[in-house]
Amino acid sequence: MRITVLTGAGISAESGLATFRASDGLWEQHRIEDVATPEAFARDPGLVLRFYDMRRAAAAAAQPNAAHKALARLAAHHDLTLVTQNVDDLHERAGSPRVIHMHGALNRACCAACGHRWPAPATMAVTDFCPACSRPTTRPDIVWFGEIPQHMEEIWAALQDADLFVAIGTSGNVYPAAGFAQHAGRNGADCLELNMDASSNARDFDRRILGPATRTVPDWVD
Ligand code: BV8
Repeated sequence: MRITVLTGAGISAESGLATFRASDGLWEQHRIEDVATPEAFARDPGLVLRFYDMRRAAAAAAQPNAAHKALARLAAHHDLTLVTQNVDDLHERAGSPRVIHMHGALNRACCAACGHRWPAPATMAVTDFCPACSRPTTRPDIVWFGEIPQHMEEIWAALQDADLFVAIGTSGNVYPAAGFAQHAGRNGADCLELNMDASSNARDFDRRILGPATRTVPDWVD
């Protein structure tokens, strides 16, 4: 059976990483949608870099939880494609062999000019130079609102092929991820949602198991 899993901020909540909804979408009195955009980075790069430095430090201090570890076990016995909206590396640190980060990763920097990617330092500065082209055009390797998500061809193919699509800890508010269940369902997949409460796209799912991911994901996997 081919399984495609999509995770959101909720799977990392019990590792201590704030979700977007629980943090009431604010950071330093800015709406997250106003910080996580190319316009915000152009307007005030220092503010945006501080936002990601803080998130990078929080992710580094966090530990994978039972839900991340259960998905790593699932990969050992099933044809699994794991897609995450999250930018932390808790899936990798839990042992998942292949994680598709559609919204980028906190631990990577990239060059807006030449596209080069490299491991991000703990804190990034506006004056950082690209190690490949030496231009001062570095930025976090994060997909901001209004930007095109990464690995979309591979993701659409995995949704097309899935026999089972499982969304874990995502509110279903951000596209294109919020449309994945509908896409998989239209291609014959059974769609299951594991969440604390029903998501905004609840109508796209055949089944739902509510509860904390550290209980529902191991129960489902094992
Ligand atoms: C795109 C990286 C085209 C940053 C993120 C106007 C202008 C431009 C674009 C748009 C526009 N209007 C709409 C759009 C599209 C836009 C969008 O959807 N906007 C929303 C606000 C309406 N999308 C985009 O711009 C995307 N790009 O559309 O390009 C395109 C499309 C298709 C193909 C090609 C091109 C890019 C969006 C990416 C933005 N970047 N992340 C960062 O992380 O800082 S999005 C960010 O927010 C997260 O990555 C995540 O995706 C999203 C938050 O969602 P969730 O993960 O679901 O988190 P949330 O807090 O909302 O929910 C948590 C859930 O967990 C809840 O259900 C809760 O109940 C549950 N939970 C809590 N605790 C637990 C739990 N569950 C289990 N156990 C627990 N313990």
